[in-house]
Amino acid sequence: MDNELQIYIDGKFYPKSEAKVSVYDHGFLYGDGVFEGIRAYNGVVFKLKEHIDRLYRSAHAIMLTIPLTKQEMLQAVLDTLRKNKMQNSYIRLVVSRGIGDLGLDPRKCPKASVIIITDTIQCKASNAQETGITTIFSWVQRNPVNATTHEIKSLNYLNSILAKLEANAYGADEAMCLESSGCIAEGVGENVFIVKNGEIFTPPTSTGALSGITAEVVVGLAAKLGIKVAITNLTPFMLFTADEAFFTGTAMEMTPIREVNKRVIGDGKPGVVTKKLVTEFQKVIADPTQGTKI
Ligand code: PXG
Repeated sequence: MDNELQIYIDGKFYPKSEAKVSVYDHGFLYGDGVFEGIRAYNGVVFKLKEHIDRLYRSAHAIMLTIPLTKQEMLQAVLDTLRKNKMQNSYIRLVVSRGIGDLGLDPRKCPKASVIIITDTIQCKASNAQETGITTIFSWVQRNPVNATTHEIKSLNYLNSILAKLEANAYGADEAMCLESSGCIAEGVGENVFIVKNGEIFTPPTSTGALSGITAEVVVGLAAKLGIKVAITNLTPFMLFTADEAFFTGTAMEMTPIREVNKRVIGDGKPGVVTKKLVTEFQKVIADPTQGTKI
C-alpha cells in the first residue's frame, strides 16, 4: 500500500504493517524503556523541545543511553512527520532498552531502539470539552516515588491500565489514582486540577505524578489571567466539593471533569474558570511560536 503510514525504527522507515520489533526487546519483555506522547497542530509540533527534554530525563533515570542527540531526535520526529505528510498528529516516541536475552539484566542489551509513530488519537468523545467527563477513583494506588514512579515516563503503564480497567468496568470515562497517603496523584495519563473560590489547585509531583507539559502550560495561562495557582496535596473530599475540576494531558488536552464516583462537581457543567482557561489553551496550541515547525 503506497499511502500506508510509515514508522521510524532506528533510522529507517517501515510501512505500518511491517513495523515490528524483536520479541527479545526488553521493552516488550519487561517494559524496560521510556516514551513520550506529543501532538502536532497545523504543521507545528507543540512543545517538542520540552517533550524531548523530558524523554532524556526519563532515560537518565533508568540509565538508558539514547543513541541520538536531542537535536537528532528532534530531526527524526520532523522527518517522520514530513515523510507521512502529517500536519496534525499524535506522535508516539518510544525508546526501548533494545534486544537482549531472556534475563532482565540491561547489560545484555547493547543498543537502545528508537521508534517514532506519527498517527492520530481519539481518546475522548468529541463533545467532552463542552459536557465534561465522568471519573472514578480506582482502588489502584499510584506507584510510589521509590518504585516505578510516574515521574519517569517509562513503558511500565500497568498501574494506569489497572485503573483504566476500573473506569471501564464502572462505565466512567476516566480513572484517577490516589497515592499512599490517600491524596490524589493524577489520572491514568493526565494531571488533575480543581478550582475552588476562583483559585486553582493541583497536586505536586511528589505524589508520583508526571510533571505534565500541558499542566505547565495551563499554570502559565492561569498566571497570565491573574488566577492564583497552588501546588498542594488534594484529598478526595477536596475534589468532591470543588467548584470545578479538569484534566490536562497531551492526549486529553484540557478536559473538564463533571463527576467523580457519582458525586457531581459544581453544577455538573464546565465552570467559568475552566472555560476561560480552555479558550486560552486553544489559542496557545494554535500559536506557531509554542512549538517546532514541521
Ligand atoms: N500523567 C501521566 C502518567 C501521563 O502519562 C500525563 C500525566 C500528562 O502529561 P503531558 O505532558 O502529556 O501533559 C501523562 C501523559 C493516552 C496517554 O492515551 C496519555 C499520556 C501517556 C500515554 C497515553 O491518553 N499522557
